[in-house]
Amino acid sequence: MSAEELRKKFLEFFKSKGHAVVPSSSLLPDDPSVLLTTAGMQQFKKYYTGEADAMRDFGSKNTASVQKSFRTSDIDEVGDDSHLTFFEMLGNFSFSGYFKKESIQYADEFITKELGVPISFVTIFGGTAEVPKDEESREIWKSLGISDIREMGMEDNFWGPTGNEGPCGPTTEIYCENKAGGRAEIWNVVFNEYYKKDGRLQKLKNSGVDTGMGLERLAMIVQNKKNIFETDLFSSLMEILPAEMDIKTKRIAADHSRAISFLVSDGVAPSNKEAGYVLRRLMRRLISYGTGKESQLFKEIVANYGGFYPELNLEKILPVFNQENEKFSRTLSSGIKELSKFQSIDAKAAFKLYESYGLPFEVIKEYEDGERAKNLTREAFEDEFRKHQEISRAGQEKKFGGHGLLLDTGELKAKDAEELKKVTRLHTATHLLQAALRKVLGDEVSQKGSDITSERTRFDFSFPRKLTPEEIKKVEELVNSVISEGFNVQVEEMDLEEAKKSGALYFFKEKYPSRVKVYSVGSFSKELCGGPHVPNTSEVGKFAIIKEEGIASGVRRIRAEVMP
Ligand code: ALA
Repeated sequence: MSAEELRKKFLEFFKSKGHAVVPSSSLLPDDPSVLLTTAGMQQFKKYYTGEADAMRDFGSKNTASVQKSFRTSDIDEVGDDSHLTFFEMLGNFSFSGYFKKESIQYADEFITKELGVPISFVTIFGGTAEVPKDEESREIWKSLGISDIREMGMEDNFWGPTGNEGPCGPTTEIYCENKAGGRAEIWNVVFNEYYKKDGRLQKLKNSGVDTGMGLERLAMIVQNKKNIFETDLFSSLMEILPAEMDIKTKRIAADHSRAISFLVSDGVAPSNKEAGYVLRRLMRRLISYGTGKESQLFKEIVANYGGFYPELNLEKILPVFNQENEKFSRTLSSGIKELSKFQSIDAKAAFKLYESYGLPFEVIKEYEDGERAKNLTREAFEDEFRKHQEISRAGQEKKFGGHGLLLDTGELKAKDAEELKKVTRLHTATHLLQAALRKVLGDEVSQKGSDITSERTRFDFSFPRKLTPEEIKKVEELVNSVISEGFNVQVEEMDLEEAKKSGALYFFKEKYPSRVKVYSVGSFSKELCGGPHVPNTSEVGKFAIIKEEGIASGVRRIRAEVMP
């Protein structure tokens, strides 16, 4: 059965079970907490929480889709038998329609009856102190004649959320095997019973179902292949690539050219940040292989996939790729020459090569079979990258007059990455300080200014009298308790009016742009701000107030420090 038939069969099956078929959403999601769409459920997040009504929008509480998905986290795995960056995910979803019994029965019926493929074994959630073991799913599988039922923990059988927060829950997963020896986890059936926020699980009012089955892996099982690259989704691409190329590189080239085609067609352009940076890396790695077959690959992809994805557009893909090719080809050979001078390459040197010649991590890592970059890790490289971005961002903020782009008075001062790290910790501490002052002293406290160096934060606020030692101690303790709770610092972009209405604190003297960022720490603190902040309060360190004094009538000043 061809992949095209599989897509059709899947959607028709779920349509016959009362599901509304919903088109794939773009690879560029609405959800600002993720870079790219990683799962079918992403476009449906609001339906699980009840913020949106599936009945009204789809005429059914149940939906099914074939979703374009992209997982940056799998990029180092590409080249093996089953991992990809871009992939297609078949999924059925229910928003308080059906739950475990029906979703397991549907999955079993589709795999064993519709496709005639036996299930090798399934896994269920084994339970933790917080989330009970999923005995219900075990009983349902047993009733369907499946006897190999394995228990797995949080790591394997608890899914989600995507991004910082969202629906998530225990899963049951289906594993299959074919005669050729191909084997894979093909279907992940998630029971969205929880909502994760600030690291905590809250029970959702209504339970939902979210399933995902990789089309490529399913095709491998059904088409009796040993790996996904032998299926009809890839075989013609593999044939285009030069026969003498090693198999792993061929697979990477096939994966990346597919990903590039879909990303560009969804409007991503190569750049040095976010989704554009992901695309640039894929393109440059492909270019570095020097196959000269890129246009042919793109043509084949559009021919092969364009029927199902009409947005695929060769007239968009080719010029974007050619432009990047031209740009990168100019520096590629000098970059490689420079790279060849190193006997062994560390993260700092690798970043320098990226900065000067545009060589992405993957190209450096793969050079001469990875011999010279044996000790180079992606984490260390990304650390260098992040430091650099923080420095340039801080530089920009200084130019705009300090404390983020949004505040007029007060300043973030850092002259290098080290200082910036401290300033960032102090900046988050300053948000916590303002929130704590308001909790201890009352809402009359409002910001009058702030000034942050790598040594200390200085925060001015309205209050009519000197603080008592007890009040200072209380504020300090409150800030430290929030720090030790380890809350994630969340950032959301929104319209200014919406931000103000949300109750976020803002500095009334400041003129804000119409789109602003709102940083929040649990329900403790919420402020309009340009950042940067630490990702989690646990990184702030120990907070201490050094001095409290009056600087004008009705205005107090606090100096505070943080220790590692
Ligand atoms: N959302 C689940 C996954 O991506 C189904 O595996």
